[in-house]
Amino acid sequence: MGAGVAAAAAGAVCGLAQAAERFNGPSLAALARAKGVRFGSAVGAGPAGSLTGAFEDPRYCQVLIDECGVLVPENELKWYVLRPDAKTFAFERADRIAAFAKAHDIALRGHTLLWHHPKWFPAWLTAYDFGAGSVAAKNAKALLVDHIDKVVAHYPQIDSWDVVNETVDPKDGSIRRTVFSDAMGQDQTLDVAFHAARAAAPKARLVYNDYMGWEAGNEAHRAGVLKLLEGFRKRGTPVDALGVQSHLGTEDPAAPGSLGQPQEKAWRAFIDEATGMGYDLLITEFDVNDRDLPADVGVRDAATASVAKAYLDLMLDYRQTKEVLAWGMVDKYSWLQGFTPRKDGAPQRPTLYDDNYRSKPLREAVAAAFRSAPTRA
Ligand code: 9MR
Repeated sequence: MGAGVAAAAAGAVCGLAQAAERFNGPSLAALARAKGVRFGSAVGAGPAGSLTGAFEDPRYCQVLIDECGVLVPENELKWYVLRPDAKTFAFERADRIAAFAKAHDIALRGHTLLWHHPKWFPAWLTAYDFGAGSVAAKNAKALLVDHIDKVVAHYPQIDSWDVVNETVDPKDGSIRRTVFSDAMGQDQTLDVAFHAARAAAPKARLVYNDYMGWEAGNEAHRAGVLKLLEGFRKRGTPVDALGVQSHLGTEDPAAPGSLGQPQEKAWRAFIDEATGMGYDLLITEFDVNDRDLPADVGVRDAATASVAKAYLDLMLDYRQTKEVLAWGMVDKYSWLQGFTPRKDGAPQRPTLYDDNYRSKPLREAVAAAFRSAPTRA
């Protein structure tokens, strides 16, 4: 561990404005907690061997300490980071985040035991020879269950797991194919993952996590997710909650590449169906994409805050919404800077804090949504 990392992990941060100077009143964690909700953020340990990730930035870590009741490693529990080969578990990077959370009395949630999408499988897994026929099913199950057993056992403090992530193809709502599903079958693969997670962490909240959104264009994705959730219930698969990622786009239907207009009625119908089946809800990856908004920072910040408030009011109105996670807390570290850069080259402003660690209107929108939310158990 480098000196900078050690300092950050110990919370020995110098030259920082105190929380009280950066936002008024209670932290987001406290505002959420008062309503029975847990608030927190993802944080990444940065590329391997680098000290440039958000987690190595002590000022960033101070924002996490001040605002968060729960942290989730952004990439560090994914197979492509954790599993360099079939035998090895590379826990070090996630362990650093876990140690930081523990040192600051912040809870930890897990993302993800099975990102069931071939794109995110490590090459060795895609090429893995499971054998043929029923032997293949047996071997695939053994590898998947072993992964889940070992990862869950390594982090007994994780009480909320994205067990399966993004297995529904947004194009037609079908379940994606991977080497696991080719060997075991699609429903069987997902069921194996949830049953293994339940056995390894009987008390944890088990979540199916996906990015179907409220914007137009998500119709097939939403329908596919509902079908999947229905199947889980019919088969008795132990799934407690739907993780609604909530990477919001802002409204500008005229802009090319716009994510489309919110469809509030259709969205409520979707959420009603999911909660009607007995699922709890989590907002797992909240941020607001501003790529289609004008350059003016004030205009952008007002627009993202307004979309966020409308969305969070709707979601928090459901007493089933138990956790709200931001997908990063400071703009410069957001995945969106690289994924959907703005055409004018200006940095995106998708998170709650600006690059000088000052809270933004988006932070106030989240705070206001917690303040006006109904209390839940
Ligand atoms: O923010 C994450 C980014 O750093 C990674 O490069 C990327 C691929 O692993 O994943 C991003 O996080 C994704 C999350 O794991 C699942 N939902 C969508 C998120 C944004 O792409």
